[in-house]
Amino acid sequence: MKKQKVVVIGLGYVGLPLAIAIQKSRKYDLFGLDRNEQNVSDIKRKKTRLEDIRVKEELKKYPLKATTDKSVLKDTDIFIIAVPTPVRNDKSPDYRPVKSASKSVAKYLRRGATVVLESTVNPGTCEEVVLPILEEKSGLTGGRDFNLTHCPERINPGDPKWNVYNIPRNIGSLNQRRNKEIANFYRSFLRARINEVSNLKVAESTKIIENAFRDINIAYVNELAQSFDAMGIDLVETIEAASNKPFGYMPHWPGAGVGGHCIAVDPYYLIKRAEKANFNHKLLKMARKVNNSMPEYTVERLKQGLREAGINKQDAKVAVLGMSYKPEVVDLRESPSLDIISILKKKNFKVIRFDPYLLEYSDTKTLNQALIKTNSIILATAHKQLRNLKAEELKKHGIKVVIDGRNALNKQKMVKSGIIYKGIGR
Ligand code: SAJ
Repeated sequence: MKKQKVVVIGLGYVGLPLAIAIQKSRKYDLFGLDRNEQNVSDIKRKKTRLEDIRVKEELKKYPLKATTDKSVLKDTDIFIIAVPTPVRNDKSPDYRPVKSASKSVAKYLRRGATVVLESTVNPGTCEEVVLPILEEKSGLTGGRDFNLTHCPERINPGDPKWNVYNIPRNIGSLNQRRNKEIANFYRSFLRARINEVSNLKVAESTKIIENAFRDINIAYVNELAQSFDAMGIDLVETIEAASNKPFGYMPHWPGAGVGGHCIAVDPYYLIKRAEKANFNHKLLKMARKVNNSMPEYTVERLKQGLREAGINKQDAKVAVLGMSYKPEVVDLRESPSLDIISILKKKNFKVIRFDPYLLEYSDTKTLNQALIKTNSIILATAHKQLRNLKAEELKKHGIKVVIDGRNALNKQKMVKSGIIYKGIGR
């Protein structure tokens, strides 16, 4: 029996693990397509810039046929589009990568084929953006001649537990009668539950509401952090205690801000899409406003700390530790650290940046070099190396003020050592 040909378009943190999982099953003739020459040549040498250990190991064991040549799309049975959906400056979704991938697919689309979109899109995008491109360029009719499916990706970068194999998936199709067929395709190489939903819009909406849920809940604790700081109550300890409620509560944590190209972005998609239906998402907008205000709040905490330490602005030398949007990840997209740095510079603070994963964006080669040059620090990303900072080490370097933007350091020891310590909500 000839194996079905599958092409994964976009070999990033979503497409690469997926391609490897399909390859590992040995059930399909799998190819990877990416427009980035460097990425493809790395993959051909069984290497990847992704920090994911499992992906690094499996790429060696299950090498992929990867290329930048779009003619690889010829005679394909299942096309899987896993390209980014960045946000524009006006906060509307930028679907150019999805449109360009759809155009490439359309050129090679044949009767009976299935096109799966994994990229995060707002409700209606498959039918309003992707389908017209596929039909126009191929002359085929979606639903009848080919199926269009949405199976939103849920990869959580840097997560040691949840991965492409065990994260449950939702899947919906234009041709609902063929949804089980493509769901069974996913079941053939993943262990997780594949849940068939009734149409494309429901599938698109699941991912958007998951991430908006997270943004709202983070905004909730970020607002609490500001009131609890004013009241002098430790919010982090309060949340930890509330978390032992076995039902009806789910902890989220205050911090210096919400970054990444998912949580910080997806709610804007829904806001924009609902506006077309004349609905104004006030709560979603307020949550975005609160979360976007946290870098400013973090700088306010620094100014309070410097005042208490008797250090005036021109004598302050501030190390911003951590540039990536979250720990153990190499990704600056929408990172609150960037906002903190630009706010500090606008206020004429002397700033030293350091991130062990992003030395090209750092002002020193090592953490020690950064600490020697400063008298105050803002911990903006709780990378392992940074959250292990010890009070005595900071004291030795003459650090007088510590702003713990991720509540990741040992507050008691910092305070005991005489350092002016301020967290976010503690
Ligand atoms: N953050 C907080 N407080 C929290 C949780 C997160 O301030 O309680 C901040 C983080 O520091 C980070 C940002 O929010 O800057 C986003 O954090 P994240 O853990 O959601 O990171 P993402 O965007 O890489 O991962 C999310 C997935 N996260 C989880 O489900 C835990 C999930 O929403 C999606 O699978 C994925 O993005 C995606 O691709 O949408």
